[in-house]
Amino acid sequence: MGFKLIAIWVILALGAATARAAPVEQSPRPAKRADVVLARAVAAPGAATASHRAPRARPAQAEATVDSSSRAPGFAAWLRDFRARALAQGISGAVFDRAVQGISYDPKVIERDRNQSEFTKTIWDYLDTAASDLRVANGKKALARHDTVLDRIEAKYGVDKEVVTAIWGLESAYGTFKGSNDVVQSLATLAYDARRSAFFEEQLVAALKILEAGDVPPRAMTGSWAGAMGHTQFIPTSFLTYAVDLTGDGKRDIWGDDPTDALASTAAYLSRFGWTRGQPWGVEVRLPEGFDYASANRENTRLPSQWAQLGVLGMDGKPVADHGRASVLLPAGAEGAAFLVFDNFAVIERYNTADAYVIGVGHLADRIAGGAPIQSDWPRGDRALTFDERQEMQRLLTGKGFDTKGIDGRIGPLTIQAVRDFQRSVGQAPDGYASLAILNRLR
Ligand SMILES: [Ca+2]
Repeated sequence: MGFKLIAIWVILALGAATARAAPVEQSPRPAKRADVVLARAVAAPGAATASHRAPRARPAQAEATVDSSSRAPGFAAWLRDFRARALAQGISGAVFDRAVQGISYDPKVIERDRNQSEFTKTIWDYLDTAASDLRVANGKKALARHDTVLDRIEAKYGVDKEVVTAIWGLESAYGTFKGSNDVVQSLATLAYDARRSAFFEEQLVAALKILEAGDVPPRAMTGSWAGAMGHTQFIPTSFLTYAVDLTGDGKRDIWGDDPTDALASTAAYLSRFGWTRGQPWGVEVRLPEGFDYASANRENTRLPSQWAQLGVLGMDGKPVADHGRASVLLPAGAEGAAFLVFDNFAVIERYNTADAYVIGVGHLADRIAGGAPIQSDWPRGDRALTFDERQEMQRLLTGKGFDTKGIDGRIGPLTIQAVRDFQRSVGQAPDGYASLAILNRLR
């Protein structure tokens, strides 16, 4: 999908403890189970539509305005070529030239992009931050302060206001950290960089279309190093598709102090992907003795009352209410918290597919609404596997006949399934948790 939004700091790539369908593995910043990648990823699946290189053109106007860094001697030439491609997609020359005036290749952006997968966190460390007492308290204050507009948004889009507030809290700490990078400069730098240039060039063209539409002047279009913008960190393509002007001034302003348009845009986005008002994202549950861990699979959905017949109950010991069909999710395997997750879980995944992010949003929303902290313990003695260790695990699994269909260091559904199969072969509960203990067992 080309509509994914981007968080400012954090992306986690925490995969499901349960096997899941293809979207996670397809994600360019795929779910990595039991770890969280800070400084977030960018690309959305399918977003990297190839943009075909146009023949070289040399419009003189752009040339003088570009400061080409010595570290990227080709940047100015690339920008001249790109100008022709942008104009071919409907950007006017005047808007283009104003947008790129004074920009330069930004090595700090490339540094962030290259280093982002180095930082990993476990889900419990992530959740400690995502739903910290401070973030919960600030969320309650933010909700109270903007109660009127959030009520209006909830009524108009049918998205629970606590969820919108929680996304705001995770994406920008309620508007405190929206990112101050020049979006045109960041995206041009990333598009020039060879690694994911098609995706970023598409974003850059979308950013120019926003300027063309007049929602914001060029230098006020700020965001994260990867081009995620405003209170809830929309990437430009998502902005073009989903951003709304709720204030009625003719501008979709997601950057300014007033969060109204940004929060409405977020609700519009969730609404578009099928949010069900009043349905939980998930509910913490306790599992019975002898629970069949293989049934903790996103593909395996039942009504909570049916799960209750199997002994899966709320933390109060009572059946979870029948909000809709749900699957059991074990983000840290059998030793961690378990959740029944509903269709709304998949809607939050449209913002970010990482389980840690989705649980972080959902749980923060619950806490802002006055709900209890997660009650179960996490395996806090575990640490996140490094990228090399994840690759090593995949190599060892594949070598023992549990084919992970690739050694990419990403713990997606195929690797989780291989872990389950290995666990079964050695008489362990097949919870699919790709832990250090499993790696040691494989060694
Ligand atoms: Ca507006």
